[in-house]
Amino acid sequence: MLRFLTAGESHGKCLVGILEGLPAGLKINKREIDGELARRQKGYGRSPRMKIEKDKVEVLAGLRKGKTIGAPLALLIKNKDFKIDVLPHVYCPRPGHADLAGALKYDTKDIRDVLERASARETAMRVAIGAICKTLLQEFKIGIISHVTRIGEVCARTQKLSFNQLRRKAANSCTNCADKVAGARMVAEIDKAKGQGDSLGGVFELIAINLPAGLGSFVHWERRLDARLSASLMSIPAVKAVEIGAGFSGASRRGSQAHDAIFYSSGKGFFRKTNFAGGLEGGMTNGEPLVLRCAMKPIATLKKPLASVNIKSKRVTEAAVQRADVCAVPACGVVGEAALAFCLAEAALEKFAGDSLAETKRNYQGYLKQVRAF
Ligand code: EPS
Repeated sequence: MLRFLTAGESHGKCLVGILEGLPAGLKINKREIDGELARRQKGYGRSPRMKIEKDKVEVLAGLRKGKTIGAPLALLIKNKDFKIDVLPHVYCPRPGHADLAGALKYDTKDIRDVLERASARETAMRVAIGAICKTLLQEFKIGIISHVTRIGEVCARTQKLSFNQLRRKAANSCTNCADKVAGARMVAEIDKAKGQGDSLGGVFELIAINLPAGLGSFVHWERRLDARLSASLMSIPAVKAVEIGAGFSGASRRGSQAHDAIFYSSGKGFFRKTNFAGGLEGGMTNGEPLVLRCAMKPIATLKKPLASVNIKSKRVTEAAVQRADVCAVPACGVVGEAALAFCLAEAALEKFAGDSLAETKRNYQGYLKQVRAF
């Protein structure tokens, strides 16, 4: 069973992660993890905090000579902006954040106790864990990308682009958008929102390729991969909706226009010419690319704050103003990749198991042989 835990507050000493369940013999490259952490820090519209931090991972346990040994991995990311004990109390909850419900739940009159852990800073550790899961998936040639398809009212046109074109074009864009024209308009939109003391949300798409059919299962609700993926993606702060394949637009189509007819050739095996299902049928991968989209709401902290109520005096006031991003959709996409990587690594290890990478690969090859001979 692959599982992880994280600990750490936004302005605490560090973020800590434990990842358990990887097979022995997987080569872990710290530079690749740091590369993913740097991607999460980028993106037009991010907060000045990203200029303070230079997130780097330290692998404290679970490796020998750069390879996993089957033991839990212990990870550390230090916070440069470590000042949690001297930061001021916060009394005016921000609409859209964990502030009010968290203060009521944990019976605290200082919202800082809530916001420090609720902050999206924690996603840095999820990205480190996701980077390690990506390394495992690469052993099976499974690739994952994210790209931004909307920021505020600005939408990208990327329907005709291949996986590699999307990857390349998005990597060259400061909004992680594969449509150059839309990307420039997104930058202008972020500048405009910033000037108005406002924030922006948007949509990013996740794609995974080279997945074998049969990851996940239909036999129980919690083994359905679509359910697990949605839960994992919805756990990312500010994600309010997840769509798989045609998603909401599929609801308005006739069945004959909404499903992917099945074809067969001796070279390719079973295949589809369309992918309305987004690569998932019956809670399992069907061998087609996995396609998901996530909607991120605008950042809750506003320079021009909404109305709120002081939780001590109960007087009407304005919500607290913290340092914050204007838009973090590109970064959220990188976190989405990590969430997807974890779920796919978990599902792949459930299917192929193995205590060593060689054993997992043998099991995987045996399954591919079975599918090819079917
Ligand atoms: C974040 C660090 C935080 C925020 C942001 C995410 O740093 P600070 O609060 O010091 O500016 O920039 O947090 C939120 C979006 C949020 O809603 O809490 C990070 O490392 O991603």
